[in-house]
Amino acid sequence: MALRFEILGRFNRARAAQLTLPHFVCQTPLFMPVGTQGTIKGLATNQLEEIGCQIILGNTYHLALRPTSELIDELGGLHQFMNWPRALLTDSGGFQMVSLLHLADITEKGVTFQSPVDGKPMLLTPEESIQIQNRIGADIIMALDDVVKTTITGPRIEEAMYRTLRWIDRCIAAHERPHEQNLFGIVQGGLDPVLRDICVRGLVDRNLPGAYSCDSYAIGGLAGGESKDSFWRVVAQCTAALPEDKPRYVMGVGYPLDIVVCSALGADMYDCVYPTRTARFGTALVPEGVLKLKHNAMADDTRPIDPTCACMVCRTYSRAYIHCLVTKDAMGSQLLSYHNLYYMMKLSRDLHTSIIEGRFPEFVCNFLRIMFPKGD
Ligand code: PRF
Ligand code: ZN
Repeated sequence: MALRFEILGRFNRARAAQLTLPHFVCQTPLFMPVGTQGTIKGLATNQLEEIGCQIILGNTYHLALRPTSELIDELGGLHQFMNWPRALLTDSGGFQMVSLLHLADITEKGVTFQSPVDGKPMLLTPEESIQIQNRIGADIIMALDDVVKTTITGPRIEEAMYRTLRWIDRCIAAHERPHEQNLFGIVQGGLDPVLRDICVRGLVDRNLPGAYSCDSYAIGGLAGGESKDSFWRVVAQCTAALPEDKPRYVMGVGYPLDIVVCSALGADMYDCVYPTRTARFGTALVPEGVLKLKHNAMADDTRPIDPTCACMVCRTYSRAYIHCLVTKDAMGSQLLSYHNLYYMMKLSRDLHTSIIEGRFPEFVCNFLRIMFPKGD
């Protein structure tokens, strides 16, 4: 175990906590931006610190291909390689392969895929995923899971859930750095409450006194096109059943609204490409929802992106200037990524302090009133 989780305040099911990891002391609820090749596209690590990012994500799959985990290990681990002093989390790689490579195939051994480098068939086993993540050296590493889309039905959902449980045992056995890195197990089971329940209990039951198990838990398999209602239901069920004293991470989420709702349901950690990806398409996150900087109406708008935002971009540049850059120069998407991540960090901080100060319901009401002024 290489983490400490202290709950500082609660409001009904929502929690504000301090999560102490080997490289950083984090405040939750917490949003984690997603990097791929050891970078958050367009932002330097000193800017990520300035924005207030506490943990960033790296992808095992991308890093294993280039520069390779052996080289990262040789160069002192990913923290040193990318010069990021705060916390890092790596995902196990299976989900990325299945979502990026349509040729990926899952068997009991692991995930087989065609190498994008030379086209040869390759296999990522639970043991190899952990070995690679041990070399990369992130504060939190994820178990290899069998992920299926929530929108499919039938026996494949059940097979994937039981396989995820069998693979966690292989991941636990393969983990060589339990004192420096935390292994998170992942709850699967689609939208089926019975399967989700079996999976949560399977993971929690592995936490026997004296036996080494996973250090905390993530809720996987969501944010894949299911309705908000089904998504929130699964989160509510899993958070209610997971241990109180461990952080709960909802993977691949998300939109500001989802983070507010999931935090109200007792979730603590989130990651998503959305804020930086949407920035590259010219969209800014603002309290009202989104602002499309490509829109012609921005061409002579001298206001900042968000007049209530205190970020470097909003203090320095006009909508008109960013409109002009956005299709012509990489600086346009860099400035928007900066603002969007600042927005997500401020949202995380606001959730944290409103829970501690006992005004979480007022914060949520105000957030919803600004985002949905017509009540729809
Ligand atoms: N599993 C893993 N990574 C993920 C997810 C998952 O279920 C999701 C949610 N679909 C995002 N990232 N390993
Ligand atoms: Zn801003």
